[in-house]
Amino acid sequence: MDQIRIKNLRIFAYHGVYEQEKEQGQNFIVNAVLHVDMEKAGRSDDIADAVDYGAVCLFIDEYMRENRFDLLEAVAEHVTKELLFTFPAIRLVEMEIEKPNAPIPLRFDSVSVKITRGWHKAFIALGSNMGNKLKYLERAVANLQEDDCFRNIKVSNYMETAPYGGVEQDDFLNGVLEAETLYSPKELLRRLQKEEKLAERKREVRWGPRTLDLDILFYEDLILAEEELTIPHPDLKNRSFVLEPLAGLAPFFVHPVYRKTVKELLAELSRV
Ligand code: A4P
Ligand code: MG
Repeated sequence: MDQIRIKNLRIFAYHGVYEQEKEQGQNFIVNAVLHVDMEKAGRSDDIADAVDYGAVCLFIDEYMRENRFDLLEAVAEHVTKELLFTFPAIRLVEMEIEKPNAPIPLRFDSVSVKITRGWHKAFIALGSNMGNKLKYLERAVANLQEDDCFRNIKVSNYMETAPYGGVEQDDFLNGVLEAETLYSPKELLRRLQKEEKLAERKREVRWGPRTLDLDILFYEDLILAEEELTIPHPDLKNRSFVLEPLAGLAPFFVHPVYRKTVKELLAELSRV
């Protein structure tokens, strides 16, 4: 993606673990890469279509001067998140913050931390087959909508589906949610598990009845295979209760492992 690059922005601020750093302050140097789609601004030559890099520099300067953190990691995390909230056209930020005068009794040029944070497209399967199913799904969606770390949330239609997987149980209400999120995949999993807990979800029978099940289907085109988290969801291609609502939202999204669109996967499943 197109980039705006800010090199060696100098800021005097008061971050540090030591009292002396908090009182006397010191210089910080910021290097940032902002991922922005610039085609429209390039065509129109109108500042209203662009991310104003002057405003971005002033924002970083003000935020770093007016807030105090012990750790450089925390400075970077917070200033980057605030940038992403304040300038919605920025999709991703690579942020490096240097401390050339860090209190280390040795000769060195500088120390720095560098992080990358941004908005990532994710698809989440919603399911419930206990109690007031619609209410559980709607409450979860409303809570995610309230969370700043999600934006542009879209929800498919909900559908009643027969239980899949061999456990005899009540019918499910299923749907899919699409969003952009600032959470990393693991953070997203924890955030969704928190939501399941709020729905008094108990983990008893594998594939058994549940008030709320929130599974990550896709996270961009990431492929991840760990015990705690597998993305794309490994059983997605066998589940019409996932593929159907997904096809309503994103029929041309390409499954990064099978290299097939959601629409193609759904057509294949309908054929068996
Ligand atoms: N985990 C690994 N990958 C993921 C991922 N992509 N998203 C781990 C979310 N979690 C993931 O999940 C068990 C563990 O999977 C988590 O701790 C997480 O670290 P769980 O929700 O605690 O347990 P579970 O629900 O018994 O397993 P799972 O895999 O979520 O069940 P499924 O596969 O979702 O099956 N029939 C219909 N019609 N509709 C349904 O919605 N759902 C199930 C549940 C069965 N039959 C159904 C439906
Ligand atoms: Mg689950």
